[in-house]
Amino acid sequence: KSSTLMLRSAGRPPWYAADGKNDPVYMVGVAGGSASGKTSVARRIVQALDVPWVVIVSMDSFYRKLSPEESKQAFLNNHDFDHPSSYDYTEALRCVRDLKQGKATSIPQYDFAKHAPSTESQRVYGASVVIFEGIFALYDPTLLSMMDMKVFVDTDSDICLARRIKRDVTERARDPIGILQQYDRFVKPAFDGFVRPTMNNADVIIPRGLDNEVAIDLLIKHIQRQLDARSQALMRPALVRQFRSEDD
Ligand code: UZR
Ligand code: MG
Repeated sequence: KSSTLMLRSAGRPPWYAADGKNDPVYMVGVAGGSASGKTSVARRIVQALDVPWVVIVSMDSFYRKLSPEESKQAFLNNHDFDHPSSYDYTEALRCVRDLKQGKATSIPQYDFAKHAPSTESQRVYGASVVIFEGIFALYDPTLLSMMDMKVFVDTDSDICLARRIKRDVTERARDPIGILQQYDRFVKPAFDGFVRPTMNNADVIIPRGLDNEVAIDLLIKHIQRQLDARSQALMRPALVRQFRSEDD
């Protein structure tokens, strides 16, 4: 009896979900501090994988909608977007679950300049690989249980901050003083209190983010190998059936 349990928890082949059902969709979680390079790592994986339909689901899509008062505070850099409670995990789960079941889904889009979800959402018609990235990508237990590989991008905080200033000024319509204010009050404390501890949930930790070419290369090779093994495993039952009917 105990050996069965062992098999289910540790030795389960990657193409079977925990419930024993066939689950051909491969899911990678990518977490790390703000501006650590999560999105870039995710994009690099997409470029490198030799499979169609790799989809990046960003946690940016799942910021909760703010009340008018909260929104006012957000424009004054007084809103805490870095607390785990600023995300809607139920909504994230809905999207990820659809994709894991091989279904199409609609992913909300977020407008950073307005601190609000944009009116458009993105329609995704199914995926063979899902990359779920965000500061709290490795936080919610249900989402964690759906992941085949969990990655934490560990970049020095001074590099993150420098990158964040550059990015938020050019891409998110922010001013440097406001960014620094937000960093002191929210980003840094949340990283130490909530984000860094999720490193314990990771299978792999990548120091230096996208600059770490060896680690990224290993990551991609591992995913590709898993996918190749999975597609072979999916073909096998058909072959067995064919041989059986020839025997009969
Ligand atoms: P990444 N964020 C905003 O600044 N405004 C919003 O409307 C929503 C999010 C910031 C958020 C967090 N916070 O640090 C960052 N602050 O987006 C996460 N302060 O995005 O993982 O791409 O750095
Ligand atoms: Mg990002």
